[in-house]
Amino acid sequence: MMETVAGSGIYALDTGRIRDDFPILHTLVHGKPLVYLDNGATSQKPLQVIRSIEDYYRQINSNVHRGVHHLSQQATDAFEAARTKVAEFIGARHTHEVIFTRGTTESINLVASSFGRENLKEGDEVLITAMEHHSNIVPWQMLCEEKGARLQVIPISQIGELELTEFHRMLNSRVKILALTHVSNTLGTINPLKEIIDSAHRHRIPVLVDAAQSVLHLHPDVQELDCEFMAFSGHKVCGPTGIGVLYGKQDFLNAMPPWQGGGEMIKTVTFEKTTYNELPFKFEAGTPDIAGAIGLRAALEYLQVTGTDKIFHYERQLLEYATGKLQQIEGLRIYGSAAQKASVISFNIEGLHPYDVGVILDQSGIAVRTGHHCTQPLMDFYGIPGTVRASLAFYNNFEDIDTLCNAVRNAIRMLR
Ligand code: 7TS
Repeated sequence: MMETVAGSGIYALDTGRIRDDFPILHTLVHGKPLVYLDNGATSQKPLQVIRSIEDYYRQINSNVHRGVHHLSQQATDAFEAARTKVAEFIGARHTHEVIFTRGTTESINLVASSFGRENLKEGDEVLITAMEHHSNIVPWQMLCEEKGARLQVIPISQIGELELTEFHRMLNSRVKILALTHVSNTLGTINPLKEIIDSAHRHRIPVLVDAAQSVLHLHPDVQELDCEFMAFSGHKVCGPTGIGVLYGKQDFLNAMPPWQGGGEMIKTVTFEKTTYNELPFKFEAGTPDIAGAIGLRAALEYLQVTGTDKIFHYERQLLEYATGKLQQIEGLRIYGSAAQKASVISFNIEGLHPYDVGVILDQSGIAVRTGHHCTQPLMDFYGIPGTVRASLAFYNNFEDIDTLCNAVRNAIRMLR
């Protein structure tokens, strides 16, 4: 493997070595080396993560918090060590503010069901933005329907930035929660969260941050942001599928009722009455994804060792390079050009359907996502059925971008 040291100075990233940690990057697709540019959908997994899961099943597989026996204690220790790692990684004040879920979607549903049911009444409002993923729209819509509350949507500009003046106008005492994404999975926009959260707090509005697309790239810190809730998925941060996180401030979580009943979340049960366990177990009914949590810990450690600052700066260089090169292609239009942008590029080519372009890119071994990216209202805003989306991660290199651009040119030749 050729060593490619990209970037310069303290932000240099040894992508050659990094790529060797990801076995899947060395596979062939249709006889071509895989170029994986679908990191927005899910990230790839380094050997360190894959091995941690194998080690768990080979050496300490057991249920957690239940047995006095040796394996159960080891599994419990490993599971709780994963929680401690997550808390440290996102800067939570307390480890018990980290709830394990199945992923971002489940984390948001938890807050909508528990906090939402407890705190919303008829005439209240839930504030979201026009660039949300369906999983940060539908749970709130369901809640609003149940409660007779209104879903209010902060508009965006053509370049894909939130209309902040309009946002400030929408803040009022009827708004019971603001739920917004840190990074748009379709446009790449990085929202100015600090400013937004501070404004919401001035109106005593709690804020849920959908960090599905930001934890890998921006390494957000919950105390710095001062958000009440933050949701993300293990599989988008080089961890396994099936595990996710809901961070919540302890005062909020303590005041919320449980949302699922079962084992683990109880203190005492009689047929007359059940008392609930304390945090974080109150929100973790049933056997959790133990292997998933252990894999997530390994993933976060991998990111820390790689250097989250280096990842951020390197991906910025990749984004600039890719944007510059794609813009040179005639008839190609990029959707989303916010001043602050993460490494996501959605584009269309005049006269071509995104799906057809995706199929031809696949023939060259390039994995991109095509379609609405679970942001149908955003597609309606731009009046398009979908886009081709290249979403980059720190293990991509500049050759990946060159391969993409050549394949796009090829697609244009074939389809026109
Ligand atoms: N929120 C955002 C901003 C997302 O990008 C996604 C997944 C989710 C929530 C849901 O995450 P899950 O892990 O619970 O499914 N986004 C994408 C995507 O862009 N392509 O595939 C999945």
